[in-house]
Amino acid sequence: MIVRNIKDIEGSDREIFAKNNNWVSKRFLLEEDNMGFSFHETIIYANTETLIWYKNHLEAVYCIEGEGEIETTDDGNIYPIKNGIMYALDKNDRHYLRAYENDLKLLCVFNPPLVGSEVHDKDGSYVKPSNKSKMS
Ligand code: 9YT
Repeated sequence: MIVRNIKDIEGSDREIFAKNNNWVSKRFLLEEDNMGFSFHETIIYANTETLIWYKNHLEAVYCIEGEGEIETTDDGNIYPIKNGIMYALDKNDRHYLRAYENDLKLLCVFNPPLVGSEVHDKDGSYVKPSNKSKMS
């Protein structure tokens, strides 16, 4: 059984801040926990726009606080995000994530799991996982 308190994640090496200061990710479950996915609480800071393109991962996101939107860059579609909305990047969809005037609080699951310290590279992706945790 794994039980973790967010207070113990905060200030540890499982709390990761974006290089551009747009978000903070508190990583409850990582590859080393052997669950086959990673599970994070992410705060997207108010009035920010982040370009994201997870070429090497699938991500599902559930919003529990705040309001914002996703814009998929292929077609310019806009998807409003607020409490109760889940979105899944099932096509490795490249998108902008925008938070409006309040922080967005999101619960995020990644397959394959993140290793721990990943921050977005210049095109908004995380590095390719090792063979051990390849997407099935
Ligand atoms: C929704 C999203 O992908 N935000 C960026 C951070 C990511 N969720 C993470 O690493 O926790």
